Amino acid sequence: MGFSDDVKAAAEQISDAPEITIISHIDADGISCEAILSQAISRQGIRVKSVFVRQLEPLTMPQVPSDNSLKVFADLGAGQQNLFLERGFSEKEVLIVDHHVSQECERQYTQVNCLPYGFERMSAAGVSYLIAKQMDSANTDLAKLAIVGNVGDMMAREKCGLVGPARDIIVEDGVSHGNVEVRKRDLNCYGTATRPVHLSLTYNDDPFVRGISNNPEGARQFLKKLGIRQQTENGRWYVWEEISQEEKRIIISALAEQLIANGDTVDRLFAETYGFPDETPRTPLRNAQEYATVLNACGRWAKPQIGSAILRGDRGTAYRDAEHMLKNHRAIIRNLLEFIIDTGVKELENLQYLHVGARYPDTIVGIGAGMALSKLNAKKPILIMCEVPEDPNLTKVSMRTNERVVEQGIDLQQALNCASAEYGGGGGGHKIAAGAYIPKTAEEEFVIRVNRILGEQFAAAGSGNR
Ligand SMILES: [Mn+2]
Repeated sequence: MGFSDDVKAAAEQISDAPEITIISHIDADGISCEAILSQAISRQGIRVKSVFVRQLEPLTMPQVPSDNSLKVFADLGAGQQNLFLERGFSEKEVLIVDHHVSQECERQYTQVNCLPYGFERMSAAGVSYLIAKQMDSANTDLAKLAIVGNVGDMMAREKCGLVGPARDIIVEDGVSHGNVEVRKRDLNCYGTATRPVHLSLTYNDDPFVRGISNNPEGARQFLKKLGIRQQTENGRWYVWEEISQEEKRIIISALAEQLIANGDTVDRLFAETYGFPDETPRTPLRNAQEYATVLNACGRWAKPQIGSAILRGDRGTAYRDAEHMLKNHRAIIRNLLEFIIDTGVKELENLQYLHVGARYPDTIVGIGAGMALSKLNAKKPILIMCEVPEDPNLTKVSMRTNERVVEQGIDLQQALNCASAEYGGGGGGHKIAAGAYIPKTAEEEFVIRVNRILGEQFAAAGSGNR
């Protein structure tokens, strides 16, 4: 059995079901999974309803209904199969569509998971899309949604573009369908549809360009010297996606020169990016990265259904609600970032850490940690702890690092999983970004334990002396 056999089996299991419940995660990838699967399913005339959960755990399991429907778990489930067993679900009642590490379970639930087949850079939205396409080849309009999910789950980050089946099948399908545009060797930069060009350059720190990253005035002067028009006659700022190819080329080569002059490499200056020509210009729905931020904002503020409605094409009420959430989301993250920088982190040998208490919702602390990293010591992973509103005995831990540190052997998912298990907690995620829940009483010891595991990872990779 190969991966495509698993995809076929899943499509058949869905097509045979009288009715279906999709249980999905509240992040951009999970919301994309839900929108892809529920559309593919309802197009087949099968009744489908959806449940979103922040994570799948004993506390959220009661949200999964006990009825005759097939339960399709998307972007979660692989690591929580024992919960299905405890609940008494049979093999026939469950289908898992996931890309996370699988948990051993004595009952063999059907699972479509790209990870065991070595496709590490495809998210659950990618797997969902392959199932949807298997169900009906007319579902290629949904490739666009899968690209948003993949990019939202950082699948394009490490290689500066999607790779493997996410690239060869999904992106190609989107291009053929006509609602996806590939921009090869574009600037590796966030906010190309909505931010003034100089601010896009300023907020970008991968690669970090001295004098431009984190320096709005420097970036503006840089563009001025290059003779780039920055504002319209009415004073509106141009965004990256609307300036000419020639202007883009001039800016990119000047940035390359600057990096080389500083002795830095230019390899991360370029990225393949994915634009959506069917969306309104200068809105965050125009490219995969910003679209994913809209979905994440919906999820983090407990309105994943709004993100799902947008993915289905709602550009009215749902989109307006999402715009408000996005604004609020950004303001709070900015505030969190300032808090982290102003308060400062404590440094251990292999990590830096901070406890933000109950000041910020636990759903955004990881994002803030990632953003703070570039302003702190980027060579050490950052660990942020916060309180969990639903449970005063628990602490949520979020860790972030960057590609360079991952290349040196660091695997945050492994570190948090291993350390949290020792304290009866649980963790998950990726090498570059991971999270865990631990007992509040274990906080201090836990940080020391993670520090030691990271030290072992650096040493095992032979990069002890950084
Ligand atoms: Mn995912």
